[in-house]
Amino acid sequence: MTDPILPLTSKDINTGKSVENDAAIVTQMRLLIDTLKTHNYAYYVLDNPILEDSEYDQLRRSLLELEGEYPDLIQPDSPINQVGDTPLSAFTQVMHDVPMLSLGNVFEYDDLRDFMRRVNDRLNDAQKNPEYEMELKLDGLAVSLKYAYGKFVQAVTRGDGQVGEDITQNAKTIRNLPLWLADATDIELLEVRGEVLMPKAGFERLNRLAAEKEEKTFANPRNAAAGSLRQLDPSIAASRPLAFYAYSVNQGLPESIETQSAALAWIGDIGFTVSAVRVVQNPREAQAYYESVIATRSDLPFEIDGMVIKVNRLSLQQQLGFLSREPRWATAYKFPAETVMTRLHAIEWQVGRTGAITPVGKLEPVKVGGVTVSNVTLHNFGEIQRLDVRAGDMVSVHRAGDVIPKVTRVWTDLRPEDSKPVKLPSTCPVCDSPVVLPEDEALARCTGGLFCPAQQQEALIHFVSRRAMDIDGLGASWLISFFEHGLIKTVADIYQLHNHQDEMITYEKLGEKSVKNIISAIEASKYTTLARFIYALGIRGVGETTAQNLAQQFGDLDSLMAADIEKLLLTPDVGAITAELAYKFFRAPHNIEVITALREAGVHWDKVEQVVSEGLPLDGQTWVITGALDSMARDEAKAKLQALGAKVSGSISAKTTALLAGDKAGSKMAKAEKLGVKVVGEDEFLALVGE
Ligand code: D41
Repeated sequence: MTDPILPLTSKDINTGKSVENDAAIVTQMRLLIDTLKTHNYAYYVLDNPILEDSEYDQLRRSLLELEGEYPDLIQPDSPINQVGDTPLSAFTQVMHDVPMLSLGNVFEYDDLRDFMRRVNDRLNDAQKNPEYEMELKLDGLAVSLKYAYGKFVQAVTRGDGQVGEDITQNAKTIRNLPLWLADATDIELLEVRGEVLMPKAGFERLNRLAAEKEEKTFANPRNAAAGSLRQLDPSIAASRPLAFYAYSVNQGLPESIETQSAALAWIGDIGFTVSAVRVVQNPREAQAYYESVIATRSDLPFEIDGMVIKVNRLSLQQQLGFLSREPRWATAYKFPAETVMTRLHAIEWQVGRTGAITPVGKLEPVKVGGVTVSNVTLHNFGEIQRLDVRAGDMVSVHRAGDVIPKVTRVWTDLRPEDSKPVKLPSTCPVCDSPVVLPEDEALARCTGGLFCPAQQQEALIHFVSRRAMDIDGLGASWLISFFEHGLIKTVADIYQLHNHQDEMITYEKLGEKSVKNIISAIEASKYTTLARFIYALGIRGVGETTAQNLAQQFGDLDSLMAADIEKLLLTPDVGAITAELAYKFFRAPHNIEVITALREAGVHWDKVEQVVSEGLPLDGQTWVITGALDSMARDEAKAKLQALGAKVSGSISAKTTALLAGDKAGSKMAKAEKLGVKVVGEDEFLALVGE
């Protein structure tokens, strides 16, 4: 978190700080300043920010730290001590009657308790441990509204807190903003403050429409709301789905109201929208509420970035006052950042069971979305090229909810000068076999096959897994250890482990009893099903369902092993690629050897009960499906045809009985016509299957 962005030349061990060091620090500062300035311009003037809030904070903190450490080197144009935005000149500037304060931040329970302790320190004994009120921290724009004798008269943005912009005309178009307060006609001046935001659904709709018209889309709902409020033409603002949520009454509050919670209840009653409010008595209750809101955050119709916690009693707020524009009686309790910057130290390549070579980014560990992340998948070589990510880069990592973390941005501007583009390894990092990246495929592959130890290991782990041979007594770590000690090389060797019980005991310090358990689990796994066995072989493209379909289609292993591609293609959900992979698999001498050894060791299964298609209406027919169907997915259509006894194939030949053609049927349609194969439309098909 406190890391500077680029590694600064470290101090000379003997002489201390050097001139070169100063230059490096100034370069560092300039880089940060320029990035922050570019962002400020994009954010305040163009309404099109280039940084996430948390990233901006991080960069700002880095600069702040550098300036703290090297005050002599502070750049005259540093944005650190400038507050406020550069307002667009087109709107009239208005001075706030009472400045609009900003809010301090806490990020953790300990900080929250410190905040409450500081409050307590300023209260007398009778006042200590006051009640607090908690609100959602809406991620919108703070705005002040004025009402004269109940009539809406003015809306002003927060601006720099002292002076904002008059956006009255735009505010009038906000649908839930009351233009007339029937219950406040006797109040000379009522000032209500709150946030203008764009609900998530409206934001998505707006962006979708903009994308369709090839117009600029907004990065997030907050920017969309800001951009909408800054429209000079109120009819544009009117077309935007904005909402106003009130959070305080600054002038005109009836004297009988003594707390923030009562104030919000009152403005809710007279016509404003107010978000959830909760009164808590102590930090534990505050924490519990905070955590419960985090858990339901994604269900809310708008985005929030934390909670705001306020001393509830207004007289105490008054007494506590504020310090440099921040109230002492309120703070924001922010949610963990969902996007953070960190350094990507290295890119490593991992080899999977099927030989797929996937890049993994090794990160300087950071907390994102509440958990520490040190690895991030980069998916494939194409993704690396798309992101243009290199070892040593600063990257933005995003993690929201339970979604796996991903790199969303690479800071090419902050890139070390000597960085080099990532190359796909030409040989496998594990076995040194050549790596290939087939055309039209995303994943590079090791060509070593089961010669590659990584693939052997993964194949072993897959083989014993629960949905395959289900040898639950033989955990992955023992399996790998036996593999590394040379006790097992292929999956067939698992069934010879009983000949190596002494070694198992010595290598893994296993007790005799554990070894007996492993051996009996292995023994028990010998009785399996054909579908499990096919799945356990780990043929690329053959998952559980395909394995079941193959077992059903062929009935026994020998027929499957003897099948040509044409025959394999008749299997439900086997396409051209899988058919070819399976065909090749069963022709590799090594695989035949392993399968033979497994059967000789006693692996067996019951005869497969093939569903007889004899007597079914479509028995003996072969169908092909093409194009998109309106009423169901193609898989469903396939299942329906199969249930009636038809075979469903992926390609048209003279033997095809009929082609079921949906929308946008392409080359298959032409081929069917050429071969004189009957073409069936969706309606006819539905009638046939009885729907
Ligand atoms: O929902 C919010 N974003 C929110 C912002 C809120 N619920 N309450 C807030 N309360 C205040 C004080 C305590 C100063 C009346 C705020 C803000 N301020 C605020 N919004 C933008 C800057 C400050």
